[in-house]
Amino acid sequence: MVIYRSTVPSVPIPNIDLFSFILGSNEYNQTKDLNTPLAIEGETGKSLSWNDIREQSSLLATGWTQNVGLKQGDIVAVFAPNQLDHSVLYLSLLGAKCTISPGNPAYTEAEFEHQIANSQSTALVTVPGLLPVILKITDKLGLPRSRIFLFGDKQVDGCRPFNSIKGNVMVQYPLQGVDGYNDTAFLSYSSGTTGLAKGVMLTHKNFIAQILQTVQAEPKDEEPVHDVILGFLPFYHIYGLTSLIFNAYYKVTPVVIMARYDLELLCQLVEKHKVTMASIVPPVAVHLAKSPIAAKYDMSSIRLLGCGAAPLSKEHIESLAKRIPAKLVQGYGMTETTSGVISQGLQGGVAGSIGILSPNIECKIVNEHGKELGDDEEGEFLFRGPSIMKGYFNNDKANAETFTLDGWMRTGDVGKFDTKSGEFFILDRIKELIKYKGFQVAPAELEAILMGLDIVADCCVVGLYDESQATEIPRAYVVLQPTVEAKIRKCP
Ligand code: AYL
Repeated sequence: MVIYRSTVPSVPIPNIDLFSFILGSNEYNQTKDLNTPLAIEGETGKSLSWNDIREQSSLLATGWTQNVGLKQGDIVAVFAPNQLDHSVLYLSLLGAKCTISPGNPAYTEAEFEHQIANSQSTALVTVPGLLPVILKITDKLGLPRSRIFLFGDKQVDGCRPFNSIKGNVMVQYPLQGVDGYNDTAFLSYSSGTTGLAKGVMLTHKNFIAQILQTVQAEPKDEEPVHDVILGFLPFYHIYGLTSLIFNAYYKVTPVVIMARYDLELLCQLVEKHKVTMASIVPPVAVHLAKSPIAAKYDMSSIRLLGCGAAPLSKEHIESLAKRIPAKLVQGYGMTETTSGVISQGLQGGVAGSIGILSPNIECKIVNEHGKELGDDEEGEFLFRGPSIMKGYFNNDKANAETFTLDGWMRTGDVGKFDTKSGEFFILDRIKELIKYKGFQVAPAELEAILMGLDIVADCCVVGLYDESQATEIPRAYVVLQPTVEAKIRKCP
């Protein structure tokens, strides 16, 4: 049996809360200018410095407690496209010792309802544009409008802007009474290996481990680079949350924020802000490589592109390299691992691999009977380590299916450790999950919609890979009710 461990030495993870970890003093915020723009709104150029974020989130943290009455452990749902003060909001809720349940602003009404009800959220933050659908649900669930808050500065339909509830004093850190090793900082939603989206309990420690593991794996002897990161990945999803909000602000690296992905705006912002780094997903890589729009702009400031969330073929890597001569590093992660746990790292890796394990993370590879496999053998990845989730929220059945008795987490992803290159490869997925442009689509959800139609007797939804767009597309196989088939047969 082989247990794989990183070639990078492990790093100790302190037992502290995430708010104090990000805003407490560290090697980065002691050496960088904390009054220059850190969060920059791409479309308007408005910005917040590290000091602004620290002050506003610390005042808002007391406001949540004193002016709203939020208590330690309360769960607050957040549904919004990327905003300038997203980081202020998240940090303030952590400072108030609450748990944040972020969700996709593009959800359908049923998906919003599932997450709000399932997470047992007792407060919610959104944007005015989503209020009509959100209020339909919260009115039904009995969540009062005094507990619904908005980004921006306008009160709408009895819901206050969260900026209006700031307290007068800053919360003191480190926070007292938070157990960073056990308390849930984020309740993110993911389908896992089967069924509908489930609440993934990610502790303060999970995020701190993720940040320290990333820092630990970086080369130490290089000249400091003044990076600027492009932030279009959604801040509700683990990839954007960890790599954009927490990693970047811990290291005081500016992020140019985009509310949503738009290739022309992306290219304009790269040129204007001399962006040096971006985390992307495979369809964006293809778009950048092929679209005539990208060819019109100077993209030469980009030195590093991280690509993950779905596979990227060697052909796509090569065609992107012709247009943007940046280093492209691939990575692999899950919501349940608090983002990347295998990555090619800044040193790069062989084409098509996902790289090497993060420090602190252990991996083993098993066959369909749970038998442990060795080098070059294909099987399911299992992980153990400090950035692996605490478990699914209120879901003993899913936890029993996902964790082995000795604490390994099953992934539903199939891959191998390749001895020739010393790197991991991901080869297949055995779980019921479709990845559409990096986003999770649960086949069970689409099947439930189809089964709700009178004409459908049975159905099955699978993902088919479309090489030209570098993404899977859902395809449904449907058995129609016999009566319907008869009608169809009668059609001329
Ligand atoms: P979730 N290649 C193939 N499949 C991948 C890859 C990859 N590089 N990365 C993720 N997946 C699939 O929760 C895989 O099936 O998180 C995995 O179980 O939305 C599933 O996506 C998880 O989907 C980073 C940081 C990747 C973040 C991420 C993405 C996390 C996506 C690399 O460094």
